Amino acid sequence: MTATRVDVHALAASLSNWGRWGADDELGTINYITPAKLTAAASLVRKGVIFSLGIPFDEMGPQLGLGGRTNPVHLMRLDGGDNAAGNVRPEQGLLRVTDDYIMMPLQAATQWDSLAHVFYDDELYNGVSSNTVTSLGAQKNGIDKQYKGIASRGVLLDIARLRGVDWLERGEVITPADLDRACERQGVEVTSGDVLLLRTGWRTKYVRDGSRQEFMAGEPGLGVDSLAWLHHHEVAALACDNWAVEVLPGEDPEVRLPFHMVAIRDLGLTLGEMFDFDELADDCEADGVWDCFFVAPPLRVTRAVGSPINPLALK
Ligand code: UVW
Repeated sequence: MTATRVDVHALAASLSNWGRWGADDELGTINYITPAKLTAAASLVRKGVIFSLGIPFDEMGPQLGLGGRTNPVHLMRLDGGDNAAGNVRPEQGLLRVTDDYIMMPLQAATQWDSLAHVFYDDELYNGVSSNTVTSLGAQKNGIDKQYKGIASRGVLLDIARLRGVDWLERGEVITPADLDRACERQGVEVTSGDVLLLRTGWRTKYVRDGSRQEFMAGEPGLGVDSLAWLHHHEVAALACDNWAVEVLPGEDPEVRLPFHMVAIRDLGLTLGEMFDFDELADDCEADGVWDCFFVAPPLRVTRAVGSPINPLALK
């Protein structure tokens, strides 16, 4: 990849959705999902099959501990042995119970990034001061504000299949022309309010080689030119099978995560990461149907800036 200069402020000026849905809006592009859109999306369940697009939440996850991000730790509070050892309250009678905990960064595995997750120049989406994110969490733009979603028509674009490979390589940029070509190959259109599901094959590679180091050392992904494409197509949310949506190393070595900055802060676009599209993609290739009813509500964690999810594609 040849390095190009990325001007975040210029991109923001041409793509900003600030004020589009009102001065107090905290949902961003999720607003594209109208009642009519949702009704039409529900009618895409035709053969009665459900695909989970989430990866397992366990100690085998891809995190290396970088920046404090670890894999989930699941602990039993009450197990069969405790019951056998007599850890049973008298009023339980015959009843025996198991209980557990999970400890994890909310960004450890399949997740949504809220509109409070990334910012620059001291402002979040819609001009909200970054001071509103305190040790108590995000007063504005948190993932809890999306608790009634995210559900819409999902469209899978399989860029790995488009390129005829199992996966794209680290640093390989996905361009607007790729998105158009994938639509053309698959005979599908991306329309206002869709959730775009983008398969690079990076998860496939991780499942195949099992190397966290390889997975986290960079990734194929979207370049900043695709921001205008997403804006023009009025995409409601974007989910990828890599860990940061955008290409890494990035297009401009001087600017870290420019796609994140403009997508989240300026477009108000909720980003999903570490999805697994492999089973869905095989099914879509087999039946030629690349859209689905997509349902992925975040956990309603008050003031959180992200949420683990188990997204579902219903066909
Ligand atoms: C950052 O950590 C900035 O982004 P993400 O959680 O989306 O990978």
